[in-house]
Amino acid sequence: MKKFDINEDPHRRYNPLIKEWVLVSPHRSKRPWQGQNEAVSNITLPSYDPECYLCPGNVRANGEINDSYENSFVFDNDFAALKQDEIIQEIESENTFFCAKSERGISKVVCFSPNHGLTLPELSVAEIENVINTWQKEYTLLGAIDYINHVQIFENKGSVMGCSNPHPHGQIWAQSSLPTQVEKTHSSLSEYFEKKRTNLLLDYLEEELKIKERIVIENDYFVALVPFWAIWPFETMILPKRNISKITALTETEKTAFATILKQLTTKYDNLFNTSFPYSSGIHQAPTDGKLHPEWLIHMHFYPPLLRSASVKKFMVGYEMMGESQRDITPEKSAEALRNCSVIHFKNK
Ligand code: H2U
Repeated sequence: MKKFDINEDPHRRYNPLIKEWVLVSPHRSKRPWQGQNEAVSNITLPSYDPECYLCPGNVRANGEINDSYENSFVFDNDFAALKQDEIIQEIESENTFFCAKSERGISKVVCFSPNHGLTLPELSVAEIENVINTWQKEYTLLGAIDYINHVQIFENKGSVMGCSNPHPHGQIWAQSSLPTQVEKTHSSLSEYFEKKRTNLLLDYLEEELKIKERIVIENDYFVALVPFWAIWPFETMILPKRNISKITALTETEKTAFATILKQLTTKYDNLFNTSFPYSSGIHQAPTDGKLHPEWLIHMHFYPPLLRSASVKKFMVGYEMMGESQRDITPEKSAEALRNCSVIHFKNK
């Protein structure tokens, strides 16, 4: 019988955050690395687009006019997925077959910059710090509303991710329930804390920092790594090195360090295939239920769909839909590829 080699043999890896497995098939990605062969796609957008509903001073779909903003700008989503109205629950919520619960919440759009032609990696560290200030402000404001227990900050970047507009922006959905992914993470973090009185993600990070092979980039306060259990080819996670449960707990120095690693990671992403790298990213952090959450560690997920080039995308289909997530390139190889990318944006070379 052959001895198991994690770099060669098909195997499954466990994600302790959401208690799911991923099938890894390293033997299928034997082909040489092709990322560097891409042609540079250097599309430059104007800094102002009169047709863009996110540009300063422009009219949105509902007729409202955007502020003539100079930094970031937040507005209530005109097509919000959630409503603030209090609704008396009349549908039976415990029915096995027809279980439904009303959900209350607020959806906002956050413009990262007045400049239509830039993306997150192209903003300066100071400009990204300003975006973080806005996230902090919204987490505080929304979290203070009595029925809001969770604030989800996220970004969809690129049309391949369903993003409707290249103007740099993200969204915030705040609601009364913990959404499914967060609920799963919350329960794992809580269970671990109950048992060990330590933080699952901080303990995990400590181990990763000893091994080093999945670390993409780090500074004094933050680490960006490809999780051991990543499902997307170039999935990453940003974690703080100390016990920070929510975005409002960052010191000024940590805010700068967070902005720096965000800029560097997203720049590396763009440099990987010389393209504006699409992804969905989101910050997972403590619920806003008024309780202390020592079990929580703020972390930011990046789920990019690209596989081998600017145009070859991974599809979560077939076996992934019917069985479980599967990947060929190992997280270790992905981390190495990202580590080897420059932190100077290809457009500036
Ligand atoms: P995406 O590009 O990531 O889909 O986000 C844009 C959001 O902006 C989207 O949720 C909202 C859409 O509902 N929007 C407005 O609120 N007002 C508009 O005038 C157009 C789009």
